[in-house]
Amino acid sequence: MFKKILIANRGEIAVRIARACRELGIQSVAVYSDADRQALHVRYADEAYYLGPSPARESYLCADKILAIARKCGADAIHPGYGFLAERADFAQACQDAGIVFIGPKPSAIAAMGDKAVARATVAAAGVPVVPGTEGEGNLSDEELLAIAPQIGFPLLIKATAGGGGKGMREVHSLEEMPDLLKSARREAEAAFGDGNIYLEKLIPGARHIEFQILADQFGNIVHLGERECSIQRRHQKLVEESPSPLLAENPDLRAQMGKVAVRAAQAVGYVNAGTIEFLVDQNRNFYFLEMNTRLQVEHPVTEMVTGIDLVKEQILIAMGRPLRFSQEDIQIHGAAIECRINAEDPAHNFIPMIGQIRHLFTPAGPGVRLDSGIYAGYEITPYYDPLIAKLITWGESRVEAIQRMRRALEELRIVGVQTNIPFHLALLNNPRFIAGQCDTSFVDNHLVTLQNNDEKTAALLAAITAALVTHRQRPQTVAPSYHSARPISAWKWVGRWEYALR
Ligand code: MV4
Repeated sequence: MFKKILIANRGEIAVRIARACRELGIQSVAVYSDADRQALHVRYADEAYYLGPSPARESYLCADKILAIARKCGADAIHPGYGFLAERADFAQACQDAGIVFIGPKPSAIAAMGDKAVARATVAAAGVPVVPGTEGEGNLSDEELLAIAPQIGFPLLIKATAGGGGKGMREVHSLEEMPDLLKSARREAEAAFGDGNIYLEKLIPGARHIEFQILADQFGNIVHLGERECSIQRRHQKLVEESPSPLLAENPDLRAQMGKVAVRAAQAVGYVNAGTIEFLVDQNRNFYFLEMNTRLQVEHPVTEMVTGIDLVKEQILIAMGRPLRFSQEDIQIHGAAIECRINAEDPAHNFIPMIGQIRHLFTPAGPGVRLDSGIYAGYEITPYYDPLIAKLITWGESRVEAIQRMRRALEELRIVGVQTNIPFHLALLNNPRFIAGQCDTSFVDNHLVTLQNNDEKTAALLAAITAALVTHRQRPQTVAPSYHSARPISAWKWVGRWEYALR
């Protein structure tokens, strides 16, 4: 058994990992930057060590500093969480060289899946369907790509081999516009990843994004834990994820088939630990391997809710060399779960990130509600890291119950002092297309206008009510104006009442 695990991350996921350690009786070690001196993960862990200045480059991305701390405090293992060092093969290798267990796959599997063109070729050779596109793994020149493009056919997508997450991605509709797009894609990939290499795929229009969670032990046993549907995204940032996928809930045979293929893709790189296989599913229900994420994902809780399996604990047990405790037949999907990512950002103004102090925080609870959070009342949100501050997850016996619980929980959740995307989520949960489970990857971009219009309509309504009240006040009053609504509009007002009641 590990005695001590260093958590090479911050925020909600560091807290999540520390919780798993606590339940397993393992000491947890936090690391923190200047901006995170007061962070929740530092308070929650058993020990905490200072890393460096706030920018991630000088703190959470410093592999050497983190390894030095791990040695100094006597950690048996390092959990990288997601982001930062989670998918860096060189870091996994450095841990191994230092005699510290990296809680994740082998460096070779991270590297094979990290190059998206190599990943395509590797899984295709194992019989996994991939989107038609460039074959092989060599670095192709612009001339070669321009020669291959007409054979693939338009529209197509230029993607970065070091990519994932849509960076360096370009839609191409004709050969004429392609040279310029190749240049700009290479430039963006070079800036983002220090690697301008690119490859081509046929564009699959109106596709859904469905990913399979897998767990693999060190003895070659691999199972999948069903899927997550993550089609609600904005600029490749996921906002809502759910399990099961509404599409696969209606097509259990398709789920079984995709699950088998996901396991095969993991086998192709000798995968160990938790991982995710991303697929695109087109309008005719053909599915294609997109990429594999060789880490624990942000949206892992929805899988935990429907399978009852604690993925972080399983990751730790696998890293300790334990065999999987269940086979594929043992894994059952029960009910439905949804996750809303709570971001400190203003959805009414182009989702601009918000910073500042959380003045008040009221957290939801009750049946089927889970909150994975990195914040508390008094916590200061800084501009250094991504805007995800919490994840609200609900479970229901049916998707409808999960949605109703999510609405209820979002209304209970009060974050005062910093704007969040909670209004976006509430609008989304009332959208008929979302309720019907009919969202493809273009949903937010195509329907966000409607969501924002709602916001503008509310603003216009508020202005009209204010004007009416002002006019009313200016007249001799016979009756005091009174009104009520299901949910008080202003969080400040709500807090005021709360504090007044407690006086
Ligand atoms: C695609 C695609 C359509 N056809 N590939 C975006 C992020 C990256 N992981 C892959 N992405 C896509 N690849 C082909 N051949 C459409 C997307 C895509 C997308 C995928 C998942 C979720 C949201 C998306 C939004 C726009 C485009």
